[in-house]
Amino acid sequence: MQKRTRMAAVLGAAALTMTALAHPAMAEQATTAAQQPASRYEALIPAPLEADAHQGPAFELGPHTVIRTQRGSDEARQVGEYLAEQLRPATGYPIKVTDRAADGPSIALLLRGAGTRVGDQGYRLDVNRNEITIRANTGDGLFAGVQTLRQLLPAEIAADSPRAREWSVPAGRVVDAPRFAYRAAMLDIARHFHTPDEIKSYIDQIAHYKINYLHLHLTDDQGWRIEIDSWPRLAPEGGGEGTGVDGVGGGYLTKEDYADLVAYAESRHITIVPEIDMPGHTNAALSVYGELNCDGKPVPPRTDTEVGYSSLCIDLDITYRFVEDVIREIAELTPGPYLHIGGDEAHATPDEDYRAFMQRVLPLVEKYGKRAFGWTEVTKAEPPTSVVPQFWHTNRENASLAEAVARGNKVIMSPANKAYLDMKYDENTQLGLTWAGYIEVKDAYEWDPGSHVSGVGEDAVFGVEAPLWSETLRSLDDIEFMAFPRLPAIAELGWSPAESHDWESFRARLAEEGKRWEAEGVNFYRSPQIDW
Ligand code: IFG
Repeated sequence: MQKRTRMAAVLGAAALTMTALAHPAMAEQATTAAQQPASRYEALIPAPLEADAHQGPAFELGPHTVIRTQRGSDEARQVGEYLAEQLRPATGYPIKVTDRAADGPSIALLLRGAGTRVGDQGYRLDVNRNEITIRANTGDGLFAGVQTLRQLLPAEIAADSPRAREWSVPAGRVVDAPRFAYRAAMLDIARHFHTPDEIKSYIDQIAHYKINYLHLHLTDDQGWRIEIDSWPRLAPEGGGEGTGVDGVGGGYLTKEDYADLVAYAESRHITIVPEIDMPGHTNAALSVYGELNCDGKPVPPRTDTEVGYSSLCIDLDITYRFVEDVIREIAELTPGPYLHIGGDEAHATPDEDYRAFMQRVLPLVEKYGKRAFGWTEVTKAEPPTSVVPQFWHTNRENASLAEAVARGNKVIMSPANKAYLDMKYDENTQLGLTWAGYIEVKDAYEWDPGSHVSGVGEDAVFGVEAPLWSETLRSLDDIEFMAFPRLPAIAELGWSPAESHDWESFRARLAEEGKRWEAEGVNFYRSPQIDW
């Protein structure tokens, strides 16, 4: 985890104060004191199903604390090792991990006794003075419980060097399970290539909010960012030096890089969903392999931010050999069940051709053992009900999407005017775009995935996603600035019960979370809507 100086945080706060003074309304907003959460059990993000602080002494994490995992379970042990890694830096304690009986104060991670109510992603967490116990039915559930435990500790637990202080976990109990099974972040590494280390850092951060999928946007007009053996010039030329927006986003993932990212994400209980965008957003491929173009000539590379001008050549057989080669190689590299084939903004592909293309290509995803995702437009091809459209528009009705839902398709909700983390917060935000409007924290929080689009009810929602497009991003700092604090808002909409949805509670809990981000050195945006 990259450490940022507290000075940057202080300067950030000072800048906010100056801005607040310049805009009385904001000054007034900044002074509305949100009620502090009464206990750490009421400060959790995402809000759990049930959480109660108990009277009685806290559990004191100390130099002899041991993590005891379910005997004989490798997946419980992996979660135990992860938890130890989270606790050692700030406490300086050894924090041994064992699956043997342990005397003395322990943190137990067990795969029995959780009950069916918590399902396969939930957990039970019990804290008393002698023991912390997390029970779940799977390693995913234990991992979710560990994120909650981390938030029940003082914020400084997030520091990466020892802090001399007490490390108490107040007594209490949490019973928890998610509202939607698919809760994702998306990172666009096509417009600007983000290195494996930057992606791993983002994985570490989104895992803290029980996000369980990372959608990687691997290809677009400005860059092709994944090595394909059967088309060997794609990545080196389509993703090389000088590619990307403004020509400064060059780079690509080798197959080893991708496999390493998949494994790293898995260790944070996150599954990678790769996206190869087609038939539009394909200028990078069309600029490298002339034979993919209808006239056989390569098109010039593009480093601007226009969209909708490119298309694979629908009538050429080579197009379908290309698509099948790419889908096969990506599917072989991806243990996860999903493969996203894009399909958005194909303005250079006539509707008839688009439908013909999708009807030839969607079965290829299935052929190689994956379930296809596609942006909303994929519903124009009346895809099989196994295909999951991802809603991204700013309006709240879409006829072909509602018809797909009526046929049985499930939908990923990521409306651009609520969930697109590349939108500016307000007119002062340097980074980001404005086409879907400004998105302050409250805008990202105040909507309901289960009733946002007409014809897409709660049981048609496959899950939620927070896309972060990288036209204007250049670094991990930029990713963090745009993602925090809005990603936790989308994570809460994906995990927490709809009836727990409450802006005043969320903004008070974010203020607490801000202390953790300061301790960790996260470059978050100090929204004037929150009393940091
Ligand atoms: N829309 C485009 C993206 C990106 C985005 C930036 C989708 C599905 C605008 N398509 O969002 O490629 O450019 O906000």
